[in-house]
Amino acid sequence: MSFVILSILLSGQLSFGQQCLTGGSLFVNEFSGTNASGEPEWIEFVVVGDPANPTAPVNLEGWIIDDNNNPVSGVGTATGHLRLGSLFNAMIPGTIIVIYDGEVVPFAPWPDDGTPNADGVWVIPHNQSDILICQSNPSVIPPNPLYEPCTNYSYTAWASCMGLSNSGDGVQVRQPDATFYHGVYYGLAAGVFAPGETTGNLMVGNIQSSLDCGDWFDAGNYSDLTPTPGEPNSPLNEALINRIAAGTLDCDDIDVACTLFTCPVIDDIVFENDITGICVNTDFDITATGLGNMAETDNGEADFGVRFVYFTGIVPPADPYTGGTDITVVPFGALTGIHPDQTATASVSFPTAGEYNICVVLDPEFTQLTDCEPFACRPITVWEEPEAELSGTHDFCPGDCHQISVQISGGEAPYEVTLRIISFIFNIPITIPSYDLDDQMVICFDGSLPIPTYDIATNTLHIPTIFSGSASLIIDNVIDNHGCSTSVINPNNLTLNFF
Ligand SMILES: [Ca+2]
Ligand SMILES: [Ca+2]
Ligand SMILES: [Ca+2]
Ligand SMILES: [Ca+2]
Repeated sequence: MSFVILSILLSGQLSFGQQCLTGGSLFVNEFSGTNASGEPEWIEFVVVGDPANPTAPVNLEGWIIDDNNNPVSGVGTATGHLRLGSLFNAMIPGTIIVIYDGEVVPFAPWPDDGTPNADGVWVIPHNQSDILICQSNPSVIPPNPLYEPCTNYSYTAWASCMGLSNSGDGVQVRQPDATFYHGVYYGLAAGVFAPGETTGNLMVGNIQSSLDCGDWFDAGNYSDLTPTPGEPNSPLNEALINRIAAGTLDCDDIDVACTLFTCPVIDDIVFENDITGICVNTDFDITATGLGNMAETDNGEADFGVRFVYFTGIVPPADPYTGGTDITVVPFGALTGIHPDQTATASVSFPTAGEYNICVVLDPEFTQLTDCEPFACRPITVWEEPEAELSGTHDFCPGDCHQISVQISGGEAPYEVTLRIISFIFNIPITIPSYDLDDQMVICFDGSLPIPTYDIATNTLHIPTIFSGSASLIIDNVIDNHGCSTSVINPNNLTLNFF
């Protein structure tokens, strides 16, 4: 097996998937070997996750950082190297690490030291206590390509173990067992890390070189951008790092990651007529507004629609992308308006009274930026509807009066009640705007007109005495103080017999 791997390495080709190692890895993102006034020599790395679990922390304890180790004079070789300690045993993928010459006190605007610092970046002098330093090894004797790391570590100046020659040198990263992982060269055309280790011979040319974007095993992706220790090297480099952090990097086709992404915008969610409450089982429109960058041509990822989702309770959810109950999805093609002010409208009703929050989120979710989860939420109160019933029989002789009893429950008083009295000769609605449940309508068989009349002052329905036979009193509707109507009235028939 090892022979096969060695053969591949010697052939100068990359094995498929080598870019991202099982267990995670660390590549050289940028470096400066210039000793510019006020700035130390430094190397910037980016942590890459395990392809099988790309956002899990990576154990980099024992990884080796080195300059050129080719035992040939005139190629910048400084024996010795650095080895990362236990401080690095759980590094989040996408983390930027800068290791610099600890003998040089940098001038501003050098980023603050930290593990990590306030910006979340690890900026560490090489003489930090948890970095092991040595000067004695490696010893690499041509044509033996084996890299033999130190066995004894003690404090050594950067220049003695890591010094980056202005005429040409290299920076490299090796796994704990000293297997070469990644490195780049500059200056000396004949530079190699060690005879036979052709895989890592990436001649980037410039003593200050930065990966813009793409496969870090392709020297063509490095150029002499303005150095940015502790920060992404360019917008595209940031896009690459964001994908690494999000766990969405395709390690077999890293170059496709070099697209700038823009997070879509969701400005607000509004309800029809700006309502703050609605009756149960009543449809109302909900509209997501101020939608921007929803098209793939604007965000670089996909055409996005929105998903409406609701949560119980009056307190808005901290993360409406998690939990909740789906209402509906409005796909990209159903958005209206023009970027950056598109809208999406849906209709919703709730079968159960209570307090809810309705939220709008992206559909599908944005995967390329870790912090791209725009949303808007708005609370709504759902009111219960009143329930009513009417039943029984009343017999009337001329002059008789009976008080009826409409049973109303639920909803909120006052109620507007619409009754209807029906017989074979009349069919008359009676609307009572503020129905008094304690002093309900009276029906008297004492009217003189040819049809029944309702007297609002006495809350009395007068039936003309010329009438004879049966009539029905039914409830047409009950509307409560919120405007919620009865949906079911059962039983709903008071029989009135006139003799
Ligand atoms: Ca130098
Ligand atoms: Ca060197
Ligand atoms: Ca060295
Ligand atoms: Ca940088």
